[in-house]
Amino acid sequence: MRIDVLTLFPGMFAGPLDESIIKRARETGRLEFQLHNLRDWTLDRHKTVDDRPFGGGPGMLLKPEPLFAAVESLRRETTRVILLSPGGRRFDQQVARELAQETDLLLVTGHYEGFDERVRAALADDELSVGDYVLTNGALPAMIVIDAVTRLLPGVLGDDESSRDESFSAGLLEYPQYTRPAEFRGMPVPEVLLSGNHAEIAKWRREQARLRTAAQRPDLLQREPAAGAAPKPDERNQAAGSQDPAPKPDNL
Ligand code: 4FV
Repeated sequence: MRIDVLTLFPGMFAGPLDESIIKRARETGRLEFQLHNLRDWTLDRHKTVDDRPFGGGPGMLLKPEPLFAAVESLRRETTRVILLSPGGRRFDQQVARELAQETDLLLVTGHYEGFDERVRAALADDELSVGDYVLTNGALPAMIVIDAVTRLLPGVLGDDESSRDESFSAGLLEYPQYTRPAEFRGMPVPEVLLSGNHAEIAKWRREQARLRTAAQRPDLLQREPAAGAAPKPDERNQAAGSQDPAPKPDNL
């Protein structure tokens, strides 16, 4: 996948996309990432990208000319042009899965009070918000989208970094997980997880995922599980009809 980002703050992208999984995705060519400074598409010697809102009001707006010039020079046949702004539809795991099917994205990040409306109306294919809060600019939202989408690209996550069965994959929050030691500071691991009985483990996990979702995110229970979402743990085993060889904790 190719992701281009149009920003006034290219320096903000140094770091978060240069480590770990995203770094490896770039090194292996699974992710092609390119930053572009909006000021490179300004025509005046002050490299002006903003101006006052018609009708008055606080702050400044991003002018249409540099944005249209930049997007029209960067956009290819298959590019999906996405504005990042608090006014967009909510970015979530389902949208991340959707975007991971694309071949190339152009993320247009905001600043000041936002975009001239004609950018939204005539230039963007989509508009996404990472949450109901106001940030200083769209750089962090762009990095959030890049991270969430890149880890879903084929081959980006190694076996031990599976995206299978994780939060939101079945529309539920993730069930509690434990690793060794089986007892820590008087806190034992739930017996069922040490039982080796995979059906019981799957049942417990599903129940825990529901309980946690009901407690923390009841809104998720109203939603239809995302299409193509991973089947619930026990359904997958029944489908597979075999007991996955769950790793045996060393005290068994
Ligand atoms: C934002 C968000 C966000 C608003 C004013 C940049 C800022 C400035 N973008 N999800 N929440 N953007 O707060 O995507 O233009």
